Amino acid sequence: MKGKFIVLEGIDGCGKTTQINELYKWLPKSGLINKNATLIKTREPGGSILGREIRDMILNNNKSNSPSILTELLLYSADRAEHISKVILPALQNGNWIISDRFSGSTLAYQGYGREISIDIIKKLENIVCQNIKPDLTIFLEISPEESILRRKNKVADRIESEGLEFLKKVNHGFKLIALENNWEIIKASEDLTSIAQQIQKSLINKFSLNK
Ligand code: T5A
Repeated sequence: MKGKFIVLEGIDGCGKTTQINELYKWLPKSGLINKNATLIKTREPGGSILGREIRDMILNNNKSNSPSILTELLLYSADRAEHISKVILPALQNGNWIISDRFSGSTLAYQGYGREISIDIIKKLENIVCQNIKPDLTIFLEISPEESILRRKNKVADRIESEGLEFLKKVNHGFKLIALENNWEIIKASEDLTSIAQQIQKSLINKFSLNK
């Protein structure tokens, strides 16, 4: 692939959106991106047109039509399949850079470690859905589950965020294991915004400045 694919992962409220916005401002000035390349900011779920409808289906808090855990897994997978086909793959083939708020690591952490669906099944599904697309760099923003809840105390929680502390602990544990297993960049995200942004920039410089 000619383009680059960067993913930020972590539990709810770890600061992905905040840091992706910083990265989106910094990257074009960084000298890392070819002048002809476009920088695309995206997210999962909801990074494609159909994906935005899937996002509403997954995250809405209406208890009467909550999906079963298997349906939930398949909806996240459908969202990702659409995101890859319509957004990620075309962008990478055209030499563009993509920064995504979440990718397949979130499914392993939330549906695998959180919901306790077989990791083996999730990895098999990931192989079908991802069509060999792998992020060039994944950054894990690590905060504690307690801090996650504190940071979101004034926000209306979506269906997954409403699962509470014990669920979040399992997801966080999963993220730590996945991050180590896959050599993700791990950044302590309880520090101040500027220091986290600088560490993310450093990771990108280390990863991409020799491979332009
Ligand atoms: N999901 C997703 C799955 O279960 N399986 C999957 O396969 C996928 C892809 C998605 C939900 O779906 C689940 C995970 C999620 O529960 P989402 O919209 O991506 O939903 O939800 P979140 O990731 O929870 O998004 P948030 O917006 O809540 O969190 P962010 O983006 O990580 O954090 P951000 O930047 O919005 O910051 C949260 C708050 O903290 C403050 C910010 O100002 C903000 O108020 N903050 C800091 N405060 C102190 N110090 C810092 N360093 C701070 N950085 C940010």
